[in-house]
This record gives sequence, C-alpha cells and structure tokens, in this order.
Amino acid sequence: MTDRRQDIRNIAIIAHVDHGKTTLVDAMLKQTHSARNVEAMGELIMDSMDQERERGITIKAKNASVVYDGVKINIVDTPGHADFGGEVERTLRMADGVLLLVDAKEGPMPQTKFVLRKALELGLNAVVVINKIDKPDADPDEAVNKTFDLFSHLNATHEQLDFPIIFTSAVAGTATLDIANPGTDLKPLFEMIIEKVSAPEVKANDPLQLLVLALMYDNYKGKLGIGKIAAGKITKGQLIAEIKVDGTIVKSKVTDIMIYEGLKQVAVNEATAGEIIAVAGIANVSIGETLADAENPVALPPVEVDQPTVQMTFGVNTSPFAGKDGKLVTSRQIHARLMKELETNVALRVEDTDNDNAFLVSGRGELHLAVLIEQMRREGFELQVSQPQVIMHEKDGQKMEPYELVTIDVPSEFQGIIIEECGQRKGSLLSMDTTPITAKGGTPPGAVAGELHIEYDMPTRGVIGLKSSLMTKCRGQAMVNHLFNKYEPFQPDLINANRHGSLIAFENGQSTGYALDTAQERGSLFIGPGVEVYAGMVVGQNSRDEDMEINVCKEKKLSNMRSKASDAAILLAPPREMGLELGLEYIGPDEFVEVTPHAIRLRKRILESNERKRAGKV
Ligand SMILES: Nc1nc2c(ncn2[C@@H]2O[C@H](COP(=O)(O)OP(=O)(O)OP(=O)(O)O)[C@@H](O)[C@H]2O)c(=O)[nH]1
Ligand SMILES: [Mg+2]
Repeated sequence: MTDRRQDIRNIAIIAHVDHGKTTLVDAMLKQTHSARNVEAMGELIMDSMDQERERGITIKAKNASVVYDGVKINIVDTPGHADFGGEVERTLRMADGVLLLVDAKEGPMPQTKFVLRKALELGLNAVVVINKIDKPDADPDEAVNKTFDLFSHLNATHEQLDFPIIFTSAVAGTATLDIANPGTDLKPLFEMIIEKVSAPEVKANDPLQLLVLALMYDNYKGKLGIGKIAAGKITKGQLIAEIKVDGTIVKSKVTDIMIYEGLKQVAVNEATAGEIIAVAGIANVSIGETLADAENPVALPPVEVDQPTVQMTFGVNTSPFAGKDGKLVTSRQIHARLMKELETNVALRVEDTDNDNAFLVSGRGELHLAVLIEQMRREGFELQVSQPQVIMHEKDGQKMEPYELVTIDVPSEFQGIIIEECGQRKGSLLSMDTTPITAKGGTPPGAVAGELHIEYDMPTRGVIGLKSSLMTKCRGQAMVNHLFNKYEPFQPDLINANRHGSLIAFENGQSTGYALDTAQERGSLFIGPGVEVYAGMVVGQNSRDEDMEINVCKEKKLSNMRSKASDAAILLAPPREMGLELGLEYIGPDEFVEVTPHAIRLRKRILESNERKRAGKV
C-alpha cells in the first residue's frame, strides 16, 4: 500500500552555477542549529572538498538535513556546473520536490533550463526561489516572468506551472513572500517547503527496496551506497539482496546504516521508507542497483549513468625533471589510484592503451578530468596528460560528434569578433538579439541594454578553448555559457580550432631576464626569469601559427664597455601563467601538460629537436 510519510520532506536544490544553492543550504543549517559550531565553520560549509572551496563551486552533490517544526527536511545540494550535471540528474531521483533557485539579476540561465527539464520530466514539482534580491540591480519581477516562460517552454503540466514563489537573500539568510518586505529569517521558506513539497510516497509494509543513487567512500566503513528507501525498512545486520544492473543478485549483510543529521552521517539501527540513508557492507555496490528484501527481491527502475564526453591519456611523467618533485610516479601507482577513483566517481572510465605507461581516462568534460588531475597532484602524483579529445560515436555507420548550445552575452562592439571566431569553430548561428530596454525602462535580468545575446550550435571540439580565446579578444567582456545538446554527424571542416605555434626552449638551463627580453618579441611568454627549463619545453606562444625554438637561457656577455643597449633596464611583460586548465586548453595533439605537485609545465611530446622535426614532416 502506498502512503505518504508526513514527518519527512526530501528536496533537491537545483540551479545554474553560482545562483546561490550552497549559500542557501548553509543558511538553512545555521538557522536550525543543525550543525554544532556551525557559525565557527565559516562560509559555504557544504562545499567541504578543498577544490570546492578554492574554485568556489560545488563538485559533488551532498546530503544534509534540518528539522523544522518537527519535520525532517533532507536536502541535497547539487552542483550547477554543466560537467557535473549527471550528479544532479541522479540525485533528483531521491527527491520528492525541488527548490529551483533563480538569480534575481541574471534570471534563468542555460543550466537552469537543463536541471529544470530533468526535474519536470521526473514529475517533480518545484518551489521557485528568486535569490540575491539584495543585489542593487536585481529585478525579481522580470526573473519570475522569465522563469514562468521557461516552465511553459518545457511543457510543464498545469500543476507544475502553478509553482509557489519565494524571494530570498541567501547571504543575509532571509526569505519573504512579499518583495516589499525583505523578511528577517528563513521561516517563510521552511514553512513553504513543508506546505508545498509532497511528503515522500512510501510502501511502508512492503519488502525493502532502495535504489542506489550516489556512492561514497569511508575509510572505516568502506564503500557506501546512498539512496531513498522506497519500500519497507532496513536494519543493521540484515541480509539483503543486491540486484545488479544486469539482474544478477548477490546476497550481502548490511553492516551499518547512516541517516543525515545536519551535515553529519549518524549511525542508526533501523531506517524506514521515505528516509534518505547511506548503507555500508555491500562491497561492490554501484549506481543503479536496487538493495532489496532477500526473500522478495524486486528491482526498481534503473537510472542511466551519463556517458563520458571527453578523454585524455594520463601517463607516467617522462620529462627530464620526472621524479624531482612527486613521490607517486610509477605506472602501477597511477593505475591503482585510477582504479580507486572508479569506485565512487560515477561518470569516469579508465582503459589501457597500447603503451604500458599511459591510461585513457574519459569523463564528462574538461573540468571533471581537471579536478581529478588536481586532486592527484595534491596527493603527490606526477603525470603527463594529453590534449582533451571529444569522444565520437557511431550511428548507422556514420561518425557522430557531440554538439553544444553556446550562449554569449557581449557588448555589441565585439559582434564582428564573435562571428569570426565562432564561424572558424563551425558554430551555426541560432539567434542574435540586442537586449531591449523594457517598458519599465529597465533591462531584462542579466543583461545590459544594447548588449548582444547570441546563441550558437557548435561541435564540442569547437567549444574547447572558445572561452579563453573570447576572453582575450573581447577584453574580458564576453560571458560564455555552453551545454551539451546532442550528437550530430561529424563536421569535417573543423580541422583544428585551437591552432597555435609554440615557443620552445632550445636547451636545458635556467631562464634569464636578458634572454626573455629578446624572446618576448616573438609572442607571449609563459615563464619569467630564473625558471629551470629543459629542451623541448614549451615556454610561450608564438605570435605566428608555427613552432619556433628560442634560447631563453642566454646570459648577457660581460664586457668592460658600457653600452646603452645592454644597460637599459629590461622590461619584461608579466608571464601568462599557465595553470592546469589553461594548459589543457592550450596544448595541441603533439604536446603534453606535465603535472607535478609543485609545477605545471607544457612540453612537446618529442623533446629532441631533430627527431621532432622529422616527425612533423611525415
Ligand atoms: N548578493 C548576494 N550574493 C549571494 C547570495 N547568495 C549567494 N551569493 C553569492 O553568490 C556566490 C555563489 O554562491 P554559491 O552558494 O556558491 O552558489 P552555488 O549555486 O552553490 O554554485 P555552484 O555550486 O557552483 O553551482 C557566492 O559568492 C555567494 O556569496 C545572495 O542572496 N545575495
Ligand atoms: Mg554550490
């Protein structure tokens, strides 16, 4: 029998990147005193991974809970960045409703559309939260209108279209139903969640069923499977059936059950339908499996795991500086680390290559893979990684490649540059609008009057590197968003979107200001003086499209004569620092990024000059 459990609400918070999801969850935790010492923990306590804090984005969806007025609200904070969209899609299956956050200034953005579509397709109802109303240029009314348009555009049902609206300032921790009265706390939000979000449907007396939707690794408890109990109950020590995705059944014993209290997982002896829990003891638990009653195992509809879209090789560092810096450098160590990552990193794939010292690693986007590389270097690994390549598919004997929807907001003076750049990258123009001034004399959220809003359909191969190129060409004034759209036939006219020529160090040594002064006339440099370099290392970008070897280590000749030229102060332009992600965007198929705990270097695959020239000719 299906019932609704009134003492629980399960919600997922979804939005475009940076619209304030994590900030809002923080405020909810703080105002219900759900986490002890929560005030002392500072900002964005949900973004607990180092890289989340540093990058200011959420990478992994995370569970927490608060209790308001005797009702437990389980909250899943989801990432807004497109690379982690698969996380959102899966976690929506644990939710019974969503909070759709919309920035009061920007209005709905591409990722708002993506996550809302997923939620509506699953039949979930939304509470629309117009956030950042404290911003001076916020236009909450316009944001509401645009959100309504988005719902109808996505074919929301009548019930879904009838969404409740609340206005918040997540930083201030306030919510209100009436925009004229900003409110003093989040009470109106808690009350709206309890009133408007459906209580979980449960089959309390049926045999156990739980769909595994997230994974976690615990040093003591091992691998944990996370999901919502759909039917029955689960007890510590119980023997259960793990129904694999292919239908095979493995019997396992539940060693621990955890529920969420505030930010923490708390062990309990038993949990019942409607609750979100983490289960330990199922050794090889993975996404999409049903944990079911041992006697009566019935699988729940599975979830699809997203297929990877980009791939690159992770190899043993072969540069002359290999092993100077890191302590984990062998192929075996790298392989073992990647295998461990596969346990919980759902959208990742690892394959062998014909080279024993390199593995093919596939993920959901450049950022997905960059986060892993960064994590590994922090753990002491050294790697050399290749250019990210888009993964092609075959359909009816035809080669297909991924295409993305690209939106660009930019001052109109840059129109020509955008059209030229996107044309080279084989984008087809879908629309171009000049932002009008609205009847009220203002402008729509997220836009400035007279600015252009341009949409393109573009092969993902063309999108890689687009943002940084437009950043430079539009002097930082282009706002670029992109989102996977579909697979389409391979575009043969797109040869190499990021063609470049590199400036290559010609000998081993230390760079000198004197030599760099001459070198900088050739293009832009990635290094300053006093940097150890090796022959074949990429030290800059040539202003022309061909590689060029340069001497960056030359010393000034000592002479008794003072000459005007040699004594003039050397004025070096600041180097264009290549971090991991910029490096990955920059390199070509014949180059690597060398990653060590303390350095990111770019290099040619073939370091030796003559050998490289020979290889380049064939
Ligand atoms: N002015 C203002 N800023 C806010 C508000 N809510 C969040 N912010 C700021 O917006 C930025 C992004 O906030 P987050 O909470 O990290 O956004 P998010 O939606 O979790 O971002 P992702 O997890 O990366 O998708 C932070 O600098 C916040 O301080 C608000 O109500 N008003
Ligand atoms: Mg976040």
